[in-house]
Amino acid sequence: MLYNKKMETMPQPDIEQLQIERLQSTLNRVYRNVAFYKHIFDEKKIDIEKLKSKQDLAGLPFTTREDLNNCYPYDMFAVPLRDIVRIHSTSGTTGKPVVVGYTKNDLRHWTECTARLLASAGITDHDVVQIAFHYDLFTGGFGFHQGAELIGASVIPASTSTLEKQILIMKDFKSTALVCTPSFAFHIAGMLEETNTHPENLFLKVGIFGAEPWSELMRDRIEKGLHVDSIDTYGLTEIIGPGVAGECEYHTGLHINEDHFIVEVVDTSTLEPVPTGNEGELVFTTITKEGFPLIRYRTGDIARIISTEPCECGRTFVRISRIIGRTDDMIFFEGVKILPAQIEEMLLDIKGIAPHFRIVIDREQEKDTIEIQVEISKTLSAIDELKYLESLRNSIAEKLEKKLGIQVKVSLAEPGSIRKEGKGKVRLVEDRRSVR
Ligand code: DLL
Repeated sequence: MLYNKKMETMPQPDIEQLQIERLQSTLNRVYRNVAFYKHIFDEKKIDIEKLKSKQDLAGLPFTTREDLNNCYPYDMFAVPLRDIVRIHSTSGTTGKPVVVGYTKNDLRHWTECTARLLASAGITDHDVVQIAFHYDLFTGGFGFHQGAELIGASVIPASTSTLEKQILIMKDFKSTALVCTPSFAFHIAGMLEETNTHPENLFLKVGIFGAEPWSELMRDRIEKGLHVDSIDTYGLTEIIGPGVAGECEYHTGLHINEDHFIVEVVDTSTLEPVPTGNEGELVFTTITKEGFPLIRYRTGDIARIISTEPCECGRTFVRISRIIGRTDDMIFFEGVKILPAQIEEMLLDIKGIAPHFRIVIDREQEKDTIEIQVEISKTLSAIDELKYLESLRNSIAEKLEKKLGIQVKVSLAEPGSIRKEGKGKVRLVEDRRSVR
């Protein structure tokens, strides 16, 4: 379903024209109001007036996470604090948190962006939407809450309360849609199985999942466990939160809300734009934001543009693939490139594990080592048979070695010790080599 037909089905040349106009006014605004941009544009002798097409964007400097750290907390704001009506921030697991501010207009746009995603997942005013994202500085809870209310759905701010409570709400309040991280949905599905609650006794139709990487195999498990169709949604605090991009019912990639954000894909080493269809780092420029506009922000997320052609659903916005990893989670080990998603795919195939994991890279006696810590599932820990656990550990190590072609150490971790139910995100890779 389309939420804003005029925008979502605008022909590409018209979208591009709109983007250029909005970009020019954003550039003028950041040059006038953000010292960081004034300084960097002056230093690089950027003439804003000369920017006439999207290709010209490549001549502008990037904004990086480090730049945002240096501007902590408010120096990237383009309006005075009295015009800011909401503040959110990143969790700050990798350095200082990024603090973002929204004006009234920003909130209006953000709300529409998440409403569009929910509408494309089929949500209407007849739905009962259970939002099981954190409601706090994290953008997930509030972002989707606003959008679901705008659509007129009945919204349940379940937040990340216990699995038992989520299931009780789902059953008794007759939730038709679940909005949360894929890992939380996976936990809920596990709990349903454990308590012999058949998903057919629920009312769920669709799950809207995002905020962390997940694989097609994981999608399959969740869909089967909850009896839902699932929709992938992508976003990041720095750009707006959820609402940047999302799938529609045709599952042909994630549509980017291009009237608000310009996407580029750049080579992870040269930082030059890659040809359409090639994988690279996503770079976003916001073109309507007033409080916290960003020019060419390097997200660290790796994906590719799938298509610039209209989708069957009627939307004309560019579509990207799912996020296949992050540049800072990409591991180079003994000449082999490893992405955590590859490991997850393998673990999902093995019975008896959660499949939550952490990768620890270290160096012992001048030699790099790689350890994969894997959570065992709750049912298995009850068996607690040392011999069985040992053979499980060996078979995981064997599988991983075969697939990756390198020697790995596998250790088994208690259920819930790596990923606590619904509690935020996990750093998938810990590289201890750099801290020595
Ligand atoms: O995760 C915003 C969000 C909330 C998106 C709810 C979707 C749903 P941050 O906490 O700033 O914001 O984390 C952003 O999470 O750069 C990606 O690395 C990762 N991420 C977000 N969505 C996806 C996804 C929110 N669908 C960071 N697939 C991003 C893979 C995702 N990774």
